[in-house]
Amino acid sequence: MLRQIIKRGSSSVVLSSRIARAVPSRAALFHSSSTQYSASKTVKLTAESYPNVKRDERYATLEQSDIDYFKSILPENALIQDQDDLLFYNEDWMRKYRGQSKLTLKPKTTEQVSQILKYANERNLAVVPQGGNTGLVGGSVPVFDEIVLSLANMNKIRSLDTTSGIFKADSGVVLEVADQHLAENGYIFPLDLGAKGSCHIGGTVATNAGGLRLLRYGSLHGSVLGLEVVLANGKIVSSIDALRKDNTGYDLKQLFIGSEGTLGVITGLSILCPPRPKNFNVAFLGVESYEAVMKTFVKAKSELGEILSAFEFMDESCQELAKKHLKTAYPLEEQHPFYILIETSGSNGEHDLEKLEAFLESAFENEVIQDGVIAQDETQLKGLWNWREQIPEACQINGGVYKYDVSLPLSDLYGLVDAARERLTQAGLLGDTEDFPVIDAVGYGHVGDGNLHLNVAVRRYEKSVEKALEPFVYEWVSSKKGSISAEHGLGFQKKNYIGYTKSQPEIEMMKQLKQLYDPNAILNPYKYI
Ligand code: FAD
Ligand code: 2HG
Ligand code: ZN
Repeated sequence: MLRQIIKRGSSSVVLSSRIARAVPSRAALFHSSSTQYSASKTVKLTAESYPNVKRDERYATLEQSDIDYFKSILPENALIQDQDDLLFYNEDWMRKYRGQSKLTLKPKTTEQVSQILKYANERNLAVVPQGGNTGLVGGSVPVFDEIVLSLANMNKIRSLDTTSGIFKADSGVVLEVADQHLAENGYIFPLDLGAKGSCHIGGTVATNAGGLRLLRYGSLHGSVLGLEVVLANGKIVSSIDALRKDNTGYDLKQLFIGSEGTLGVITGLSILCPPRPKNFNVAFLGVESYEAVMKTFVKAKSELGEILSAFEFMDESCQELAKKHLKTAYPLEEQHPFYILIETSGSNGEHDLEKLEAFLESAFENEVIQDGVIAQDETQLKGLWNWREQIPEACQINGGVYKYDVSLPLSDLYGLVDAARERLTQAGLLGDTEDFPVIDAVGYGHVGDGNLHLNVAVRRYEKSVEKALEPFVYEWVSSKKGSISAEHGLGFQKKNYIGYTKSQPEIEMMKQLKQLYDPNAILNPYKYI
């Protein structure tokens, strides 16, 4: 098997410096003819699935005079009122939540966003800021009749300083578009995720998304330099021209990173982008146990060090779902209980490949890994990444998915998947036939960041499944001192569970901030704060 690694990886292939792992845009999926995504398969209204959540009567109901006002400040095509067209903005990516908004607004400028919010605040109209609508906690869609404020038309790249790598853009620029622009100039966006073809850079900042290369580039809390934000009362606050070092007072932009649209609307951002590595290598490995995943990680950190840019793990069950979805042969000849995807990136392809091969050889000799392949060209590289990046979609297309995105100490990480599987089996919910709502509970994620994605793939959304898992999962995570949200946020799904991770004094401070900056609570109501 090692020969296989060496044989398949030893040719001196220099991989292309540009990787564009395009995923179909959500809009394309939504409007495709496949049954899973077609509008004909109606998603249950959130208000029906969660009857305990009531519309807050403090909020005004949209009137013709409101429409007239918005028409007076926006071009006609920036207002969406058609029921069919509104579906895209009302339904979330998982097709688990559906709001009842009657109006989506698509401003083009910060000034227009400011006018919209000022008016909504005075009228007490609730507003949901929306980026690419790829969020996975129901935070990006309305619950009742909130107005959707889509940033999709705010999509201009403002500037790139090719000396410092400081990139400034409107928040509605699609992540992949931003990254392509940076690639043309020798830079890389310091965040990469499977939804890059649809999600907005502003949306990723609003959720503080982590993604596939956090291991290398760190959190957005570190790389974002400044933000342009419109507060609930319409006031524009901007730190977009901030330089890398600035120690004058509170770092206010941090408040908005990860605030999920509850404190202000991000209209522009500036971010420090690193030079784009010239070469990427990807290895896909099979191992016998979760223990071996951890051992491989420790070894990779020590032996690949500065060139390691991603370390992802997947269990056998999620690869089975991915296989059904991708309809191609597995990358490895034999099946293994766990798989690892390692990416290295650096400035010298031959040197990186040599290092990677030496690492794999020793890991194989020490029986840490059982099998593996290295991509030899860009097509193979994208193909291997597909086995990782397509898992979220593979888990949800059979009817739906319950997602739990958690941080745990590495030694406990996979224990949650075993615990969830056992709980669902005991509750008689997991099985091979249509009688059972649950198809499987699978685990994968960003091992390098201690981030597990527990995905419970279902044939249909059913309350019994949710009841079996919530708060069970959150209690389990809390007992291990983990976080109930590692990177997706709290949104609607986890709004009642913040106390499992944050203390009462912390929650109190969050409420005070909300009260201070959005006293009428018009921004993203019914969500976590
Ligand atoms: P939306 O989904 O539209 O919004 C998300 C939240 O931010 C909402 O609460 C919304 O109100 C708010 N918001 C959006 N734009 C703004 C704005 N301009 N101002 C204020 N608030 C705003 N996440 C990870 O962390 N790591 C991953 O690896 C990852 N992979 C993914 C893979 C797939 C296939 C999918 C579907 C999702 C993935 N995600 C991942 C989830 C992730 O949260 C989103 O992809 C991304 O961060 C959201 O961007 P968006 O533009 O779609 O925002
Ligand atoms: C990923 O890492 C995303 O692929 C999505 O964060 C995870 O769908 C999920 O649970
Ligand atoms: Zn993730």
